[in-house]
Amino acid sequence: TAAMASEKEAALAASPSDDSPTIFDKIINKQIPANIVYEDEHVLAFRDISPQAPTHILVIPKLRNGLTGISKAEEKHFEILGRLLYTAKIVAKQEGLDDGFRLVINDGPSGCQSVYHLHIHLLGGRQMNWPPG
Ligand code: IU
Repeated sequence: TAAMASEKEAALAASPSDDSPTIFDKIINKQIPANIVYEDEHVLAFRDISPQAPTHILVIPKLRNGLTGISKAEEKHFEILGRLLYTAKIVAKQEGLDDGFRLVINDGPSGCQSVYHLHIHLLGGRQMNWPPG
C-alpha cells in the first residue's frame, strides 16, 4: 500500500547514527497528543499513528539512554528491555488479544526502522502472516 511504501521510504531516509531527540520525546513529554494506553515511571505505550492492524501499539522507554535501536543494547539496558517486553504482554492482555499477537522490533534501514528511539510494535486483532514483508 501507499502507507507501507512511505514507511519504507521514511526508514531509508532516517539516519541510524542520529541520536538527536525524536518525535517520541514530544509524546513522552505530552508536547504532542498521543493515544496513550499504558504509562508508568519507565515505560509508555501509545497507539501507532498509522496502524497496520486493529491493535497497533508502540511500547517505548521513557528514557532512551542510548537505545536508539535494539542493536545498541548493552548490559545497562537489561532491566528496561525486560520492562518493555513485560509491558507489551500486559497491554496485549488489556487489549483483549487472548488469541495471540505479534511483537516486532525494526532495526536499521534494512529492518525498516524510521524512528531512532527503541520501540516494540504490538500488533493484533487480525490473523498475522509469515514471513513478514
Ligand atoms: P519503525 O519501526 O521505526 O518503522 O516504527 C515507527 C513507527 O512510529 C511507525 O509505525 C509510525 O507509524 C509510528 N509513528 C507514530 O506512531 N507517530 C509519529 O508521530 C511518527 C511515527 I513520525
